[in-house]
Amino acid sequence: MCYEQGIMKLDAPAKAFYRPVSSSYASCLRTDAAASIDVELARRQHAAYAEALGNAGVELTALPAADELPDACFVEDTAVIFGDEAVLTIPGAASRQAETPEVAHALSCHLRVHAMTGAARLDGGDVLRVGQTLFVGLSGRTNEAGAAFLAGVAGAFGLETCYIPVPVSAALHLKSACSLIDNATVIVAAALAPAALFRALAARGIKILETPEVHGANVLPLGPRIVVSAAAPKTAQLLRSHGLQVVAVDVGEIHKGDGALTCLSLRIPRPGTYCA
Ligand code: CIR
Repeated sequence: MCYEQGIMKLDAPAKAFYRPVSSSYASCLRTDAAASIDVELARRQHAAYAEALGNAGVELTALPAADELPDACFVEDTAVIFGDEAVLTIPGAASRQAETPEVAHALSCHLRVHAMTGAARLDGGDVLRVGQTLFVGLSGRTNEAGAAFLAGVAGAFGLETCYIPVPVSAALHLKSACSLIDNATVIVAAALAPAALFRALAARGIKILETPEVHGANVLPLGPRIVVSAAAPKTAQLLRSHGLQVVAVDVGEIHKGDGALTCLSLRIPRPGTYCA
């Protein structure tokens, strides 16, 4: 395995799965019901996102479209991947639970799939990995049984799990408020992040980079590059000064559906590394 100071090294993923924007995407779950969504524009933005991953050397696989499932493009919520293991979730929103069978089918060709059962609920957007720790948001979508199921599988794989309460009033998911930018640094939108997150990161010596932009909280590192929403220019500047090569992608129609960058793909790490 490839370790750096005892921590598994972050790298760009080897592969990523994504799912086309459904024709029903304008009916997706969202906090701002009044925001009108342009599905064709969302599709073009989604294609630009996929191109950014492809340009970074990630091998992409499109899952079959699911036009009857408006939120299907937010594929990150359906599984959590580490090493050769994948936890197939039961998403917290009932209307999204039919998204998982197709994902299970695709992942099972590459990974050992552990399917969540019973009352467990978890969205992948609530899971932030930093080194050997999984921070799991207990949000409106993820319950303690879901977090405990993940912790059980991840614990057998040698990962520590730390629960972070995420009040529904603060953010949809933990990673709506923060995301990884390098092996030891998390970018956080202070306006969205619960105090418990700051405490948990600080307790583990993980550095915090604060951004004033809510759309800057969710970024996607791909090796030396990092994908940033075009709606977060100050964040892009912060990340450039951090030494990263910024790739700005316009995901405005995805933001209207309460999504961002990590949520649009499910990523498989290169052997001996982990990915955001
Ligand atoms: C939902 O409410 O479930 C979708 N409209 C947005 C999910 C975004 N997922 C994510 O950030 N991981």
